[in-house]
Amino acid sequence: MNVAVKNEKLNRWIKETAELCRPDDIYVCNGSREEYDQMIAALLKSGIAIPLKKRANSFLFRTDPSDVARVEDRTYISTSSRDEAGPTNNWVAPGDLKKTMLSLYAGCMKGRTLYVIPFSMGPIGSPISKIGIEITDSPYVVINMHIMTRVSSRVLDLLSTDGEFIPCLHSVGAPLDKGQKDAAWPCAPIERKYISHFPEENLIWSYGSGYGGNALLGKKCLALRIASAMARREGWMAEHMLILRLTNPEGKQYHIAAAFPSACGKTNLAMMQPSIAGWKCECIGDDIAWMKVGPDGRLYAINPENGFFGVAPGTSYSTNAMAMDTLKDNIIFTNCALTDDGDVWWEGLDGEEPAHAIDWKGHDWTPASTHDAAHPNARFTAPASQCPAICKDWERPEGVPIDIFIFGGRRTSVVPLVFEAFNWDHGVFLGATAASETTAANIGAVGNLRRDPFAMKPFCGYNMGDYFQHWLAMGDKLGSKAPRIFYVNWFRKSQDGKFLWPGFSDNSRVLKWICGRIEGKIGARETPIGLLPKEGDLDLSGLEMSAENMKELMSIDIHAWKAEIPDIENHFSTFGKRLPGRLRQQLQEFAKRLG
Ligand code: TSX
Ligand code: MN
Repeated sequence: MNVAVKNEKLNRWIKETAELCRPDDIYVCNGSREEYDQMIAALLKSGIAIPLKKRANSFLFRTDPSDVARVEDRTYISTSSRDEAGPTNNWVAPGDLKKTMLSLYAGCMKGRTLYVIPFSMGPIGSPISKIGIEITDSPYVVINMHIMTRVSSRVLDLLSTDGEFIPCLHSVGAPLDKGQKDAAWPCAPIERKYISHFPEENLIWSYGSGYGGNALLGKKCLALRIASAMARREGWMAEHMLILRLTNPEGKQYHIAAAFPSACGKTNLAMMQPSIAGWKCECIGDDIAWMKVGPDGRLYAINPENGFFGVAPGTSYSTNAMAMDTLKDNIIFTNCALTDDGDVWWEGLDGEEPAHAIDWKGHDWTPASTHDAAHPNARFTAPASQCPAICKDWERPEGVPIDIFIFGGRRTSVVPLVFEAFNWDHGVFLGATAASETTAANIGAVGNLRRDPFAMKPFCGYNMGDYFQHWLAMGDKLGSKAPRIFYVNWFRKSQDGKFLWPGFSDNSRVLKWICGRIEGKIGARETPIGLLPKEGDLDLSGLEMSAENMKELMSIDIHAWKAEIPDIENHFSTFGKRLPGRLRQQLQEFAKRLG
């Protein structure tokens, strides 16, 4: 071990883990640039990292073809009772799961180094931040954690001798015998992968995968699954939300937190640049919001992350110019294609396809190939500080006051562009029933409607019925200072199959209407589903859009909405007794309004 660790609990945990996992060496990370450079140098030497001539200090990694995404089937919320984990989570009793995993962890780091990564989720020392320690045998995890979290020896100083931290144990699950050559991307087969959470003791155990959300444990595991359970116990919120600051031409600021299921362009919205004159949009976070009630009774949000772990395919100057400008240097790319001139490439990038590339599996690719050059879930790991649209206050320890919540989904029909909830409970109903149509980019048949309440279905660390109740309780606590709640759908199509709304920068027009509602300056049309913009209230100046299309985009088909009711009933019934009565009542009132 390279340094002495003062924190007693941490010292004991490192020792116990080393005795269990049997690494050849132990290294405690300090988060420095030198450390990053040394790890990269070693990864280059072994041929695992591919340097990119076109981007300074940037590298491409290729995973094993079996290890390319989060493994929801292998993700567990291990609480003492199954009911505590609820119907949306896989469950195994803690004793059984630990027994299984302990036998997997035994000797699993042979031939490897055990890295100890001290990290802070949120600015180091912020009252909203939490400290985690990840133990991993993957150098790829170490360098990604350097970007995605605040890795620093200051975290160890802050822990002192008796400070609390969240232990996050990770192994790729591929021990090496003496003299055995390492795999390019070591990992375990699917049936030996486990992404386990023990929310009752704030503990994370991950085994068998080196990829993203399975292995960078600060993000989905800590900042969402464990944090959501802590937040309920402690009276705050850990949400799968982007955070942005919108400034109007008069200089007034609005802070928005928004939840969308995958494939809705959340990162694009987080970095969106308005098309309407005088409005400004700045990014505070693209994935996770931690929110606490402040001294003034309002809800304050921080982004617990330090970087973006974004989906590369589809990212371009036309969909997200700010992301593109973030990616110029100091980036880790995973499962992108490699061009002959030493750059990365992916489907949906601006300009022409390369005539030849090396695909994400390391094979030759040309435009004539029948498969994609980049994996659809290929990623970039980028420092948030490099984003030209990052808000100057994105690291404010006390957070930013949230004015507006937005929920949304991808719906080709039925759901209009934007509407406002009548009140908090109705807004919680909208979040709890949020649904999205599946695309080629996510699992299952294309075009299926999937309920993904609050975009938290894969990330809620406890019973989702109790989570709904926690949302209701937060509304009670916030009272008149609660953010207003809106629902948006950028994806409605016309009869002839064309998107009705231009989306992207023009979404600023929708956000402007929302701000007008907050100001009390703009009225609304009351409908059974909620409050819609009145004709002429949405700023469409400079947009070429027919009145006919606008009408279709905002139309409400009562019969189509009525047809949703059985599906919502079915969805609600999965929560049994844990479904709050106030949501059952919202459904009844909704059905009554529809007539
Ligand atoms: O991210 C998207 N947003 C939010 C942007 C701030 N996407 C991409 C989704 C895939 C991840 C969108 N796609 C959006 C959107 O608002 N809207 C659409 C649908 C759409 C696609 C293309 C066009 C218009 C709408 N127009 C042309 O291609 C010219
Ligand atoms: Mn996410």
